[in-house]
Amino acid sequence: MGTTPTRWISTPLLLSLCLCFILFSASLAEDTPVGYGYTISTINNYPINNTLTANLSLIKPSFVFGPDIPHLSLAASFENKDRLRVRITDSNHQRWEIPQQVIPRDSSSQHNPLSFLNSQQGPQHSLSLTHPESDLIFTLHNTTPFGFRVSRKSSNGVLFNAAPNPSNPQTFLVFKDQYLQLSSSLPAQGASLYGLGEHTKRSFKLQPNETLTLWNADVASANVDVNLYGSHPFYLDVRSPSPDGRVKAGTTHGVLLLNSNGMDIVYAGDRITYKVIGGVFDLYFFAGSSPELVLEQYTELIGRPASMPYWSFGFHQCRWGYKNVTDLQGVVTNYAKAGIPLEVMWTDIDYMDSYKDFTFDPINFPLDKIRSFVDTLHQNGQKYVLILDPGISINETDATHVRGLRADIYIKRNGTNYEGQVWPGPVYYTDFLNPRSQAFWGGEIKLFRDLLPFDGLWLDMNELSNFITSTPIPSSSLDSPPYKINNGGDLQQINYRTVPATSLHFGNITEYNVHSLYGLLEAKATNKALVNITGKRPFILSRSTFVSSGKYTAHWTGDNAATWNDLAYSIPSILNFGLFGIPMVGADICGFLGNTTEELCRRWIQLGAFYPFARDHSEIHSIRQELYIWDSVAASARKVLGLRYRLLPYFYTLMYEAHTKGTPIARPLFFSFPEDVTTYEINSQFLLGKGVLVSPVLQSGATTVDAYFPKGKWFDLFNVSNSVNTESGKHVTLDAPSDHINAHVGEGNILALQGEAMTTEAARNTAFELVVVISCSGNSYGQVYLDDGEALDIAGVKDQWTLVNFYGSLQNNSIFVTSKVTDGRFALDKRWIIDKVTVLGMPKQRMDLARKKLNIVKGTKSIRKAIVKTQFDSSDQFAIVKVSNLSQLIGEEFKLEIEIR
Ligand code: MIG
Repeated sequence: MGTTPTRWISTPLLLSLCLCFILFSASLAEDTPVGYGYTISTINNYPINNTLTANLSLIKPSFVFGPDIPHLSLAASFENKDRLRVRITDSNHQRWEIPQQVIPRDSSSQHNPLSFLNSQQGPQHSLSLTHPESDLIFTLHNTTPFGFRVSRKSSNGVLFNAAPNPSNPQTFLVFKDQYLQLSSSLPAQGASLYGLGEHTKRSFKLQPNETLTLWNADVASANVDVNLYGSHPFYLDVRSPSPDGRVKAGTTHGVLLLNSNGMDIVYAGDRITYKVIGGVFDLYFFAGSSPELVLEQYTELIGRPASMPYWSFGFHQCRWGYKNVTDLQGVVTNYAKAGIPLEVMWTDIDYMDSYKDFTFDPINFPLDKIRSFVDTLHQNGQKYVLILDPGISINETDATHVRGLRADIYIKRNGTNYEGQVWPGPVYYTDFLNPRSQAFWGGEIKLFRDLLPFDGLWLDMNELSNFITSTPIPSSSLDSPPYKINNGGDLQQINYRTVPATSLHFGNITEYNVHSLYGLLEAKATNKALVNITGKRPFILSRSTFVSSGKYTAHWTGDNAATWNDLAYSIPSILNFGLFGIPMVGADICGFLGNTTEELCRRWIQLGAFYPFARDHSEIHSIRQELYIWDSVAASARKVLGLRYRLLPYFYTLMYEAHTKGTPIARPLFFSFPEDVTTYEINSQFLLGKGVLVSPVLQSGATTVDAYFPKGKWFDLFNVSNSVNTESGKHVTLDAPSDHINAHVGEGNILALQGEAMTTEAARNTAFELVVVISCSGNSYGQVYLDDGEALDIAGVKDQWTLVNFYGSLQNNSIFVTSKVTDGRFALDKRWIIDKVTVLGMPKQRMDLARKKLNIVKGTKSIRKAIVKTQFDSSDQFAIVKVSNLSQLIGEEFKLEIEIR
């Protein structure tokens, strides 16, 4: 260069060529497009069954992560007015999709009115599918590459925008055999996302610039931000108000990617990108528009959460490392001595003979001893749960194994049963996709229960966990897929310590496709077995979960550590499982790994008493941490579990609500206060139901807590004369001395409480108390669902259940508390009564202070005989009106009017 004859390229051109080359080589190095997107080739202009279909053609091939699939079909359909489904798959070949037998999906689309197509011409030629009753709009953009979006009619707000940015190939749709990519932009501000688990997170709201990997793994939940035991490709998107005012604060929708393959979900704040290593894109958009409605719509599709037995809301004690039956007995005795309620005693793998499922260690846990131990528990109204692992010991003397071999129900690889290693040594794993596995597994559980009348089963290690990593089959792209998901946070191979992806299930289905379904399938089979055996509501606790697991099982958050961080992170974890449709969830109280401390354990039981599922559990190498070990922990436990047991009817009714509507038991604050954007950021508090706010201490040494109170009047449940009153939401520093956790009930709620007791059975025999928090702006409301606590069919058989709604209001000169009863017979037969009504939150100035005595002017005879006492709360703003000596049958409708002027 430099001499005249060689100047055959003009400088600007050369510069731009260089620039191109630099850009090109840079992108080759790390950013070669994995695909170039698709265009629309044909559209079916005529929506049949509310469905718009289009054929897509590949623009140009890329060979990164394998060849593209040239022709795709897209179908967008309104399955009902609140659910829009968008499915994209190969036009010419059937691909792996989660079978209906595994996750039966509600399909209620047939009966709906027809959708409409609207075509818009112009540069952005587009076609929209609407539904006369739906707020959602699906729009297909006939651009190059093509794109689509989901928006709202009511606000024009865009919910999901998969319109590619032509200058950013990361935003293109890519569809290869083992790499699928789809990206949606999100409003740069104002979209708060929650969900996409299972991970331990520092914050409940997803933070920008993280990759959420989904691939079930036996990884301790003490590890933050890595894929754990379950996969839930579902998120909730809560919107802040838009500048134009059209999007109201708290407008919420949900998005499910129904896909069981491994994936990375890259959340960049203003964009969400799915990178999936198999299956199809099967997206469901749930219209909301409140968080509660999204959960109702999501669980309508995947199945509502299982009903849980009443006793399961009692306190549970477990430990890995209980030595023998005497050890178990000692724990039960010590709880009784300490006056701490213990409902359920658990046993970990220690009870087994050489860790073989369905066996008892003949020395330390001989059957006769364990049986009489369990009988005693039952006589005392207590329960017993034990663990099962999925690996069946390969041991010719083991009857279970022999039957398993005979039934031929194990997972296979290379033509023989796949051999893994877990606690018992070499194992085979039951293939729950095999239709014969139900008879095998159910049969084993039946034989086992004939030996010992246990009350529930604990399913561990079902990710599947394996202590060895098998060598990949060299030529197999299943064992070593071209795109590496971020397994374990460090791109571990997907076969790491699990059953290898090339293993085969019934019908030659690869482990690659169904890996993350194992825990779901095991829970489902176990649930079915227990229903057949007992005819009652089963209690199952599963470590591994998938979409719809909540229909069959409860969940605990796995191996946390006894640290203050783990205590704090338990809140986001529990809230997430509420969103995943698994409301019966808890973390190991006092921490599992490592040694807890007196202070940590005390704070943990204070918080854990409000987990939907409350179990203390520790590992074999750590110190004992039963609640009676330290006096201060014991004292705290008596206090907080006392309140938990008083709240049992509330917990149980929330379970009923979860089972019928999908609403979580433990909820983020924005479920009740969606209009308050401050609630979107809260990680350290939560609600039980609509109105009980829990504000725990999460730091060592702290004796106060900075708590956020959404708008309204709030009353301390431990001492109702303490109140917090806020017009518009505020942070309050509350006292939290070492034995205390703050728990408040908010304005507008009515709680039906019962008395403290040592077992749930005993608590159920105590009288009810209604706590009515008067709202100045409207009615207060509460509900209680009552049944025998274990009937299979919740609210099923007539005369076997009762539902009572309570209403409270302040009108003119009176307080009114009334009830409405559905099917009162059951509660009447039980002769359950309300003996107290406490009315909180009535402003002092509404009362005639000159009045000596408040009168009950209306009500049944029993009501008129009651005693009314009034005092003022510590803020001197509110009256506390206590009505006692009632003997009002809860199954009978009543009307209570208390004159205040
Ligand atoms: O390899 O059964 O998460 O709760 O105590 C560990 C022993 C196996 C893991 C479970 C934990 C349980 C432990 N298990």
